[in-house]
Formats: sequence, C-alpha cells, structure tokens
Amino acid sequence: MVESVSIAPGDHKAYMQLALSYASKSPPKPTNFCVGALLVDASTNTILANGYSEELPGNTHAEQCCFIKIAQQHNVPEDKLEDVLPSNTVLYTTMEPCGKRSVGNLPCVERILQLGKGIKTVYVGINEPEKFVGKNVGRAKLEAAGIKVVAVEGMETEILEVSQAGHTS
Ligand code: HJL
Ligand code: ZN
Repeated sequence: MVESVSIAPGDHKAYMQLALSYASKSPPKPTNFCVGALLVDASTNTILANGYSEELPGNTHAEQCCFIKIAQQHNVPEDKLEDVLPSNTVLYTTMEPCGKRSVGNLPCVERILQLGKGIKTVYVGINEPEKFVGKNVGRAKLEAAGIKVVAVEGMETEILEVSQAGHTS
C-alpha cells in the first residue's frame, strides 16, 4: 500500500479526483498530456500504486509508472505482474490509456493486455483529444479484449485543463 486514504468503496469520482491530483504533478509539456493514474485493489479498497506522466525517467506515461512501481515492489518484470496483482485490481486514469506511442515505447493498452486477467476494469476521466495521434483506439482495443472501460463522468473540464498544461494551442 502506498498511501492510506479514506475513499468509500466504489466512490469512483473520489478516486478519479485523487488521480487528477497526481496528473497535476506532471511537468507541463506541449507534446503530451499530463495524466494521473492509480491501481486499486477494489476488494480491499487499497491503493496499490499511483503515477503521473513523466514521473519516472524516460518519457513515461502515468499508467506505465504505476506498473513499473508495482513491478519493482514485487521484484517481478512488468509483463509478469498478472501473477502478483490482487484478483480484483482496477485502474483509474484521468485519460483513456494510449493505443499508440512515439517510437520505442509500448502503448499502455498493450501493457494492460499483457497483464492477462490482471486488470478487469479501467475507469477513465476523459477520452484522449485528437491532437497527437488522431483517434485513440485504446478504449476499443481494451473492450475487444473483454476489459471493461467505464467513464467516470462530471470532471471532464478540470481534467482537460490539467491534461493540457504547457500546451500553446
Ligand atoms: C495517457 C499519459 C500520457 C498520455 N496518455 N493515457 N497517459 N502522457 O501519461 C497521450 C499522447 C502522447 C503523445 C506523445 N498522452 O508520450 O498521445 O512521446 O503522450 O509516446 O502522443 O507520445 P509519447
Ligand atoms: Zn500510455
């Protein structure tokens, strides 16, 4: 557990608000979005990892930071996380996971898919604006693989504002 918070079980909006607070720690940059993410054990209401864009070295995404951190905690490679994640692990991310990345980086959707049954539900704050990669096919890919993607509604304006920190247009 990385942090104790008093969020009621199933209070998706409160988890998304917490994810947004991490997003706002991302360094503003005109060429990406500032995103925050949390991995939560929904059975015990425990936060397993948190992350934000560029938190860890190497042009990292928020979701990727969560996976790297928890892999380090358990001393397993990221693609073996399925074995250590609690059976009811869910991901909260302020922006839908990416389906496409700049050269040399595995998209977060592929990182989620390689977890097999590791993550069953992904809660998203907003869809990715069509600014850098056109339409993000991430959500459709997750759904096609049987992963539930749930929009947590009502925070879109705040999330968009934080996401676009450092953008000039
Ligand atoms: C998500 C993040 C993040 C993005 N999306 N879900 N989490 N930064 O932490 C999506 C955006 C890409 C740009 C640049 N941003 O990041 O499409 O250099 O950041 O691979 O397309 O691509 P790279
Ligand atoms: Zn990503």
